[in-house]
Amino acid sequence: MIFPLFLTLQASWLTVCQATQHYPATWGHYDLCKSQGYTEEGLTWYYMACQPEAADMTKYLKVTLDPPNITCGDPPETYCTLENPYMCNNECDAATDELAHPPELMFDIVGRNPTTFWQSTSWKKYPKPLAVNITLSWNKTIELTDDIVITFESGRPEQMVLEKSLDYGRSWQPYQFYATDCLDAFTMEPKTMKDITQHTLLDIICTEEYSRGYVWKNDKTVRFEIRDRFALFAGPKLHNMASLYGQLDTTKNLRDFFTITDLRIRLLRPATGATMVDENNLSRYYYAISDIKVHGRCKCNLHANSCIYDKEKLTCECEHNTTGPDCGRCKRNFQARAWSAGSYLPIPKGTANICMANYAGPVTRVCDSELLRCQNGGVCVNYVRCQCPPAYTGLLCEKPRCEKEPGGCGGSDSGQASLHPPSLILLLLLGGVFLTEICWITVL
Ligand SMILES: [Ca+2]
Repeated sequence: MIFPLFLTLQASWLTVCQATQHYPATWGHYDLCKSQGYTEEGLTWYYMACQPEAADMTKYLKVTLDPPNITCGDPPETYCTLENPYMCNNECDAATDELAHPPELMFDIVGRNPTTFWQSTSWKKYPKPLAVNITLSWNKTIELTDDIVITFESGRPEQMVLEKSLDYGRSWQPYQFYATDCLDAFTMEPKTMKDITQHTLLDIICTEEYSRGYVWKNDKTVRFEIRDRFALFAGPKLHNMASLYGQLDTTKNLRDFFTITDLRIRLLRPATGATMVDENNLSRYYYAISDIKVHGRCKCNLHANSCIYDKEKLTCECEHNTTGPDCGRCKRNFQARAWSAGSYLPIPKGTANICMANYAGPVTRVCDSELLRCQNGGVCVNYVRCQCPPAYTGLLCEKPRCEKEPGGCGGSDSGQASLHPPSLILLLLLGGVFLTEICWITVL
């Protein structure tokens, strides 16, 4: 049975502590979608841009391997080490729990000892390539917030591509190429993150940093650097996230760069540790991965601060009268203006861009400085409300506030002009008509 998991406000204190350690306070919070406050008209909602807390996204993915029978152990196989072809004590047997290496062991608890890992069959069909695609699918758009880190139990591959999809696996584009020799493998000049600038951030590079050299014991990780890319805008320690958020707000390509629905790890050539492949002992060559880290958050278009996982699916808990898995449209009856994503700007609380209720009548503006004047010294604010002096209330500040108090205004006729609802509506309607006419006259 799967219980709904609330990823954000409902997160445990431990998670909050981890998140706090992981990200500086200047990330910007965006953790509240709305708050309540008092205005002249009473209790009202204030709306802000909001997003779910970042989380370990490997808990919510589906993994697919291609070819499907590429996992070792059926039939059982014995592997030799790359360093020593005579040391052959690595057994894989899918039928025995202790000797099986299924894909889920790439996402289990880190720190388990001995390490648990997925392992492929060996390169028995050499020289035909030993190619494996590992696809991670979320069935939901997510935004990456930290480096993707793949930890190998075997030697790191000599050739590999990390790809992403934004359309649930229908189309794919490369994120990064990895090779011991980028020119030879992909006809690309080798580069590292140090070559990337703000202007080339969207460039797809080939790097030899995570493949070159045979480092069996020490460095086992292959990385896709998200934080270094963030740092180009937010500074080395990500202290100025406001700057990054400003860029994300105004540059769709940049926002899309960090957004995915799926990831695909294409393993193209295993570690060989030498220039020549030892054809007499192909059980030295295989892939094994002990851990994959993907840190991110549900993409909710800044309209939700939580995302639930139910029936094996992530869904934003949409606010601001929005709906859909990514809060990507306005709710029914809230389409008075076109949907738009929330905005990080202005910092620090952003703009909610809420979906507005459809109005039954023709009047959607409340006041202006010509015909629909706020009364009793009230001031029209953005055409949507009258800011009334303390003694008055009502849509156009037409009511003495004492009317609302216990005992009313003492039963006496206060002498203030008080508009009855029908006359008020008539005034609003007439105002609309007058305004329309004025506009026509201006046009003519
Ligand atoms: Ca593991």
